[in-house]
Amino acid sequence: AASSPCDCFSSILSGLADSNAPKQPFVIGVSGGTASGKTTVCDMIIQQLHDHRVVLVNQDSFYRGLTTEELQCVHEYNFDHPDAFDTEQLLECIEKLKGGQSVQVPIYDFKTHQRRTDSFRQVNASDVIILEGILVFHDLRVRNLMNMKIFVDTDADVRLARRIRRDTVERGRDINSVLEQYAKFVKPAFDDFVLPSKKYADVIIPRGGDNHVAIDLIVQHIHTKLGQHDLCKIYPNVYVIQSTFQI
Ligand code: UZR
Ligand code: MG
Repeated sequence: AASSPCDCFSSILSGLADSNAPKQPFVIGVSGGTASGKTTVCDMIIQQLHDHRVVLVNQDSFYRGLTTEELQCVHEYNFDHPDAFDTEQLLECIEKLKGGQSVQVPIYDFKTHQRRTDSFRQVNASDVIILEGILVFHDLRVRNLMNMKIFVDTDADVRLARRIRRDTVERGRDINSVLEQYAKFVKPAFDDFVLPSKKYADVIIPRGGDNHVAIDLIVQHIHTKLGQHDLCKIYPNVYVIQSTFQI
């Protein structure tokens, strides 16, 4: 039983916090075309949610490693098709995280198109799980695990320019192969699979990471969902009274 007024207020406070806290982690899906700014948007959300435990899971981690035959004609391989990902494994991973368990996420190497066989990334249970990737809205079962779906909507010319820079600088490609792959696979798959999945989004962010207003609004919403705002706004006096007792 509460023995002092201070204990009493603490128990009221923690009771309020418990009733507002989500029963499960809050799962956010972030989709959009290649080089649309998905990772930047996720990083900005994570930065602003510094007072919560947040983990980022990238769909890229679940690319299937290519077989020896597939590697021999890698220019024929469609990395933008839903079948390029091990969606069953991705689903299992998000289900476990949502259930409060930690998971081991594979590590994919874009230069060799292979998964590391010797190591994984350990991802622990968290308040917020962000799942990012071009096709995270494609599978109904994965979509159903999400509490909030964000689509990052950036013009195709901006995305292509960024993609060229990223693939040549960071992923060791030459410009001709990047352009060829873009025309043959990236653009058609965007039209066939990525753009149609935009209809599932709750929020569409124009201009990606440049859109600070949209990101602020999203972060405010997440704070509300995580219960913080309700506590601070509705019962400010409880804090004041409690600190008076502590002095
Ligand atoms: P983001 N991709 C590669 O270029 N190499 C691989 O080994 C695996 C994937 C590309 C993929 C897709 N397509 O457009 C992009 N191609 O990674 C998705 N071609 O990554 O969401 O960061 O743009
Ligand atoms: Mg990215």
